Amino acid sequence: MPHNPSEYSKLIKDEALRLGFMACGIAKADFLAEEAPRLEKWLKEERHGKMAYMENHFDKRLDPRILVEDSKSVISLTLNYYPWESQHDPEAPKISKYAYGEDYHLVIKHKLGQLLEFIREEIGEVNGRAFVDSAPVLDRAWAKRAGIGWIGKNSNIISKKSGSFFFLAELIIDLELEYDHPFSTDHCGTCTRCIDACPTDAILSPFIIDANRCISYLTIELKDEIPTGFGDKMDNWMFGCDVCQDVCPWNKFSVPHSEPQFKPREQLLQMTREDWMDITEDVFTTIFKNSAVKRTKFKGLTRNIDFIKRS
Ligand code: B12
Ligand code: SF4
Ligand code: SF4
Repeated sequence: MPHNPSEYSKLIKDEALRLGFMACGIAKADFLAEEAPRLEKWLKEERHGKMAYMENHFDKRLDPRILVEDSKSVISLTLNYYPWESQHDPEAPKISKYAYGEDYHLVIKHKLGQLLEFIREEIGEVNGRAFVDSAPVLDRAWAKRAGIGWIGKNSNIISKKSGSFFFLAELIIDLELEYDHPFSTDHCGTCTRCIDACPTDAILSPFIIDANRCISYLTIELKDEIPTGFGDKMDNWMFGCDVCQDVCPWNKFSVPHSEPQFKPREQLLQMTREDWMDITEDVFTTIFKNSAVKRTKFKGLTRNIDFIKRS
């Protein structure tokens, strides 16, 4: 039986890795003082576009102790999604790597539930909540505090060992643990590849993304028509965009994931450009069953495909 915060932390981290998470770091639940003015400025300048949910719960987003009563610790976890395979037809409209397999929300939620259950069985009565994009939590700020990696100029968390093709998630619990050192160094140096390569100039300056210009926002979050000004800039993306990560030198260290549920459906990989142009709702429903792509619905995906076709 573990008896102290250091032993608890080790036990939790070992179990997280056993469950398939790629990394696990732990930070003290506290107010995100450095991030507060940055988030406020980003919202004031309307960089979030029409993602109204980003305006809600400002205080909770900056302080997990308001979000989860009596919380003491934020356990930050990463799950690798870097795929083995890619779409076969180089001319096919592209889907971001993160959306090849089953919806990550479902996959991660299940693993977080198992980890919380394990903590309760091994340590005792612990209250807490699991988060994966489901509530106002600044995932990247916590990953940095928990020592997972640094925030790159493309605003993603990058790990020296494994690049940035991984999801972030948290367990916020009311148990005191031993905390990791925040990641305090920056390994982007003088590199600006992501800023230079972004097809829509969405990286306004290091770390600042204007969602209104980001292909990921335009193809997934935006419900209206895509502004015509982006006609020749979509770089053939129909769902998400990986450009600022594909060009990042740290992603040479990405290794393919071993999560069976992220394995892409063969039919998705085999679809040619022509197949996508003629996609029916039945095909959409079959290949994207339990997929994150369902977020756009058939209407959204065909809007994106039509937009690419026209440009
Ligand atoms: C809203 C959102 C988006 C929006 C806005 C993007 C953005 N950069 O905010 C859109 C739709 C565009 C988007 C796109 C993508 N997203 Co997104 N998104 C989110 C979400 C839900 C919230 C992010 C947020 O709070 N943004 C608000 C801004 C202000 O916060 P921030 O970017 O963390 O900003 C910090 C920096 O700007 C920093 N900062 C500002 N100035 C300075 C100066 C210095 C010196 C430093 C160090 C930092 C710094 O401080 C800010 C506050 O902490 C998170 C999940 C979550 N709950 O956190 C996922 C999340 C960030 N997204 C993720 C992913 C995978 C993507 C895409 C790669 C998906 C794709 N392939 O299409 C793209 C990448 C685009 C990009 N380059 O960011 C992952 C990132 C994983 C990782 N390794 O980092 C997350 C964490 C989801 C998850 N749970 O895994 N996303
Ligand atoms: S995801 Fe694509 S459009 Fe968005 S910032 Fe990165 S490169 Fe630019
Ligand atoms: S491409 Fe270069 S600047 Fe951009 S995140 Fe990667 S290392 Fe940093």
